[in-house]
Amino acid sequence: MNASGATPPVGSSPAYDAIVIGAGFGGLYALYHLRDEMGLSVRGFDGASDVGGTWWYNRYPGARVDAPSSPFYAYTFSQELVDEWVWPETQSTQADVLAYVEHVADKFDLRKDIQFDTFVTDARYDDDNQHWTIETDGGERATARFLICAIGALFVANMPDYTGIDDFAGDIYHTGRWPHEPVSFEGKRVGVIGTGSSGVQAIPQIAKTADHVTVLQRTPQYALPARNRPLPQEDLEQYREDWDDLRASMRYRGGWPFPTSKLQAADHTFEERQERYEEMWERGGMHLAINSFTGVYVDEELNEEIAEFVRGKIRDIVDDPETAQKLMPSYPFGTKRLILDNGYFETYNRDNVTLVDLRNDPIEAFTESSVRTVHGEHPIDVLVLATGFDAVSGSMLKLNPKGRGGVPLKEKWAERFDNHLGMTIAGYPNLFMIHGPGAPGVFFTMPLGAELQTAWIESCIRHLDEAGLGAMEATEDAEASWDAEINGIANRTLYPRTDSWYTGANIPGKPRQFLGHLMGSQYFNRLTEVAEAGFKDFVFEERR
Ligand code: N01
Repeated sequence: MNASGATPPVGSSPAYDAIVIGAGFGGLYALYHLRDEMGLSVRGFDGASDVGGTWWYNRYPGARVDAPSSPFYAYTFSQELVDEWVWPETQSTQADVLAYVEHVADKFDLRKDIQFDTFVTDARYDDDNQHWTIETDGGERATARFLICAIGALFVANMPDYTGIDDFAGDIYHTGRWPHEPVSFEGKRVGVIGTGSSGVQAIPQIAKTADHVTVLQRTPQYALPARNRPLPQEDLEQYREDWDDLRASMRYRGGWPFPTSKLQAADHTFEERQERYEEMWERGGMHLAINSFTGVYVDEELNEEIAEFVRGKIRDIVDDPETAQKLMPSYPFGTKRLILDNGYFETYNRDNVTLVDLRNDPIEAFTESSVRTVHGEHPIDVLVLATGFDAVSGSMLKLNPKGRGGVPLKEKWAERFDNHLGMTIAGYPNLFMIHGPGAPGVFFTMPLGAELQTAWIESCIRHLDEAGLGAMEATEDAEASWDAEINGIANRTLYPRTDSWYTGANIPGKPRQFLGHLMGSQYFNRLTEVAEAGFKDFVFEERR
């Protein structure tokens, strides 16, 4: 059934101009923009019970924004919204971000066009009629000319398949699928697998009430002190006054309005550099990475010097030298997603926290009440999986849209996640991804990234309509050169040297491919150029 309750016969005109899958930051904006700014008929679907996307699902203890400053991890398009929303902290809690998204949904009356608790289970392109037909887990069907997949770069949970895990009798929680009811760790022995952003945020909070926490760490992390604090309201006032300029500068500064360091490390002595690192560490957040010296992600020597500075901090903070040693990362600094922590390393000084280094003491099996490693058995009542996601490509593959000729995306993407501009796929006309493989995604501010990508979708739709065209899709040649471009940019940096979800290495058997565009501002210039040049890498069909 569609929104009006009728099942459209196959071959009829599409019921909607656009279907938007996903009601997180990206999908909500696409719905708002296409409906309210362009006057299109739009239907949204989301498997969750309400808006929020990643912020609806990831409600584990300690979850909060790990970006430089909350007012900029937000929509930028409405001055009124900026003026009325009060961000209480520099790095807001999950609950505050979700409250903001709910406010946006209310303000722009978005929920009325979204069907919640509904997973889209199939999407097929109808070549004859130039439209998409989706089916839901409720057996409903809807059609639209355009299919917007805003289905989350970090959505498909990575569930490790350890021997005996099904025999474990206690509760198992994945951080990305956290229950909506409160979870109590009081008096419980908790095992945590995973020390990425989610684990590092959750572990200190869990340790506060648990009887014991056993952290099972595969790879140590460079975590930087978040230095979260109440946001001075005079700063917020100033942001509001300067919003137009700030917004414009975000577009050209990698998604944030803050300038990054232009200092050359070579112009400074070792002692001066150490002083600067110390200053940036004290300022907290991402400052050490973006404001110490230029070239941290390309200059191996500078990178290693900063890495060693952080290792020194870990040695200083963690009392037990053996535990500190286990926490030492050895890959280039920042090449896994940098983490902002709130007392993470300090947590290892608590009597109720034990660190198991899985590199030297791997997990053998789970029993009913423990996790057994090569060198020991760790009794646990609860298991927390902070094991991340089949990132970026995972949600598109789960949807597995069938393009021209019924070709499933799983077939097309068996070896590589070929696409053009991180948004379109050859053979899948009129389908647009938000934060797809090769888009800036987490390397830019995601809400602003979604706004800018949606603006480009608008230019595509206008181009089609003004020229009386029915469908557009990227060419395979364009996909090949886009792939080369993305990987070319990544290969000039230290990122690909490290196994991470950026490269697909976190999921066994996943093709290795750099999944993000590292130069967001350049990326959005590129989108503009493509539109201004009349979409030269695309093929078009007359409207039927
Ligand atoms: O996931 P991750 P995450 N056995 O993939 C380990 C965003 N985010 O949910 O490093 C043992 O980073 C894995 O080990 P390794 C942010 O962009 C934002 O923490 O692969 N361990 C790693 O330690 C972030 O980058 C916020 O060797 C296993 C961990 O699990 C992204 O989401 C907050 C394992 C997974 O780390 C993902 O973060 C949280 C196995 N079989 C997240 N499989 C904000 O605040 C995996 N691991 C906005």
